[in-house]
Amino acid sequence: STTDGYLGVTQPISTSESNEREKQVTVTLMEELRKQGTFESEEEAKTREIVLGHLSALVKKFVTKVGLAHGMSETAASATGGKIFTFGSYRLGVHGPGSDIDTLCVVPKHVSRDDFFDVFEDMLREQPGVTEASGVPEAYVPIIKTKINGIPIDLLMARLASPSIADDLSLQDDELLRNLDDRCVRSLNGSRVTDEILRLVPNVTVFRDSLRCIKLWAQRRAIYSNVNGFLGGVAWAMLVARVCQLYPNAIAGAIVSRFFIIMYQWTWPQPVLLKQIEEGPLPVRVWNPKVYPADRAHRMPIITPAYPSMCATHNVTASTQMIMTEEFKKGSEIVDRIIVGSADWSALFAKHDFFHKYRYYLQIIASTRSSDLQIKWSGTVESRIRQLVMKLEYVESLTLAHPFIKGFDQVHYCLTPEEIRAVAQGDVLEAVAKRKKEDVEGKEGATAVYTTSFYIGLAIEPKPTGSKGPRKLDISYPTTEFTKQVKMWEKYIEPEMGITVRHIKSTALPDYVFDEGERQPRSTLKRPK
Ligand code: 3AT
Ligand code: MN
Ligand code: MN
Repeated sequence: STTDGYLGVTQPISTSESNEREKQVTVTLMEELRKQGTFESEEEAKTREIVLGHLSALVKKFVTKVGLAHGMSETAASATGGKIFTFGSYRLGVHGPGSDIDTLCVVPKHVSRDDFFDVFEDMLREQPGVTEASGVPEAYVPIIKTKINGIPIDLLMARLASPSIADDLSLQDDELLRNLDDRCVRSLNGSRVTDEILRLVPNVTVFRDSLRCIKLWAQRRAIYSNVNGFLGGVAWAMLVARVCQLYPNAIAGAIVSRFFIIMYQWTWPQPVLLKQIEEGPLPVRVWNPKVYPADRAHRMPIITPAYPSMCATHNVTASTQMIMTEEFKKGSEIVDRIIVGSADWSALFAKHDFFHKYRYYLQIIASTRSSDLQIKWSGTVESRIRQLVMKLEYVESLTLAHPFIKGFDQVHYCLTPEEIRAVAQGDVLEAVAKRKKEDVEGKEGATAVYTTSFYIGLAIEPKPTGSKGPRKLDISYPTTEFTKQVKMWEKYIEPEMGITVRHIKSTALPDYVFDEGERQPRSTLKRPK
């Protein structure tokens, strides 16, 4: 704790200042991050500030309006305040061009959640510069997604048990959470966690620069995704924050170089903590592996610092842990070479080789006939892929099931039931592949088929020496179980939503998974222009 002169749950490893070489590589790191386009322009930064100013004023206006409707006087109503807080990458200072601004609107007790989704959403829509505003009040964390002056914004709302919201309100006090609705507690969580992370790092600028590097690296290596069993933004931020605590006087180049080796050697499931876990005023669970078996099952626990502390890496499986460990090792080797001058930072940001790495892949195709439905269905399928990975991990002779971090969306225009069926099963005939929307418009049987395809790389144990014939690999149980389970989704509609799981050889991977020129020459030639 701070009282002992350091931040974190242990003493630092080293309090020395960085050396000359570390200063040099920090300069070249920042150059490379700029070159890679991770920073927004000054103009975009200004737009964000203007937008946040408008939003802040609008929230106050909204709170006043609701107050007036409750019979308050003009003076009394406008004195009830209202305040916005940002969280996510913008608050951490690591957002890129095009990132959203995650914003929490804190309102006094006379303003209800319904007011937020009725009154405020309408006010928002009437604002000049607002091009989108769609609320999802029934979500686990209710949200309004909007776009102001071209900047995407996620808006959450928390109603405090207080008659007014002061301009200098801080969300740090755990007592604020007392007597709040669960949805408000969850909405406050993002802000409270980011604020706490920033409070717990010795040098915010060093932390930001280092995190920007690690985020880019994790995205390029395809290990940035909470839903697929890797780590999301908050977890990466906490890992970098912990390394910053261990080297309080080091600069970004040094932090990054220590990051990889420390994470490679971390003795999981020992948790990564930024401070000791605290109890608090709510009747809610706080992460505790001694008490809860589910928490004991976490393989790489990284624990959020704000009460109620939770594990941000619940989704990690044996496979994704192995993959990340391998990437930490590779990262540490590259950074060693950068330090001695035999490699550049660009080597750290090299694209992953997921679609070159395995001989066999599982292809999971979610399909529907409308784009709205497709978003929900493919999201549901994606959220269950982790379950499939865990079942595959039990298959004998499968050493690893490697999920890719994103699905590939496509639309095909079909004319016959056979064509529709083939597309849903991943067999897209050349004639169908080439067809455009206008080619089918007005024709009998014309149907748009939306598909999202997910991939899992399969690492198969080498055959024991001397054995003959191909190694048997039976994945029918996990795939059948998976199909059954996604169909148990409460909003599943039998003929409308398709799900196909099949294994394919690497040579059968579709062209769309590769960048231009990435595929072997043989198939590049085949590709229609
Ligand atoms: P970007 O720069 O925006 O890509 P980010 O770290 O800000 O990176 P997000 O905006 O997706 O990423 O998420 C910001 C935080 O919002 C992270 C998490 O606390 C919360 N969050 C994200 N997605 C959800 C969700 N579906 N439900 C609830 N909270 C979410
Ligand atoms: Mn964001
Ligand atoms: Mn967001």
